[in-house]
Amino acid sequence: MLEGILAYIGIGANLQDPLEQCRQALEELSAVSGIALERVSSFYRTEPVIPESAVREQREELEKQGWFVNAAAEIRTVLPPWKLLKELRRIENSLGRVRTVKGGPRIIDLDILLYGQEIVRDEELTVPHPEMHRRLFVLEPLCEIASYLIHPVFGVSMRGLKDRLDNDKIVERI
Ligand code: PH2
Ligand code: MG
Ligand code: MG
Repeated sequence: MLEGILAYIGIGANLQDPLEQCRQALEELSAVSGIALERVSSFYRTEPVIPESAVREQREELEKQGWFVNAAAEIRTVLPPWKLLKELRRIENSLGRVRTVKGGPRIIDLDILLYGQEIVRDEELTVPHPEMHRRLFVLEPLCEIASYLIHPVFGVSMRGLKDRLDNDKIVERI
């Protein structure tokens, strides 16, 4: 498939067998018609990051969750962003994801990080991913496969975003 847009998917899991679920998600992603899996980063073991928005009563619980496995994938796709999101949700569901609290433990999480240079903002979907520039567990794997990519909102490369990051969370290659 030569036509289509290059998009970048963030992959994460921290319940059951995180590495296995990440591998399965990639396999399912490559099987979708209209998606070609171009490049995949290494897998990383990452310390959980608790979203700023988490309320105090939930924080204690979230701090106890297990470490994540994270990775990033480059895909070429002819699906528009909303159809891509639908496919990612379908794969999350097929792997048994149940949605609980925001930032809580999960069997699998598939996020659209970038979709070409497009900017999408609606209730369903925000692209680029609104947190990606703050998260080393996203930028480290993404820099491994495409450090030159320019963030369409900030006009800064992934390498530049990573270098600017003031991060105290551990991210280590498996
Ligand atoms: N995902 C979150 C919240 N926190 N922390 C790590 N290390 N990895 C994740 O994928 C992750 C997280 C919400 O999507
Ligand atoms: Mg996420
Ligand atoms: Mg998600």
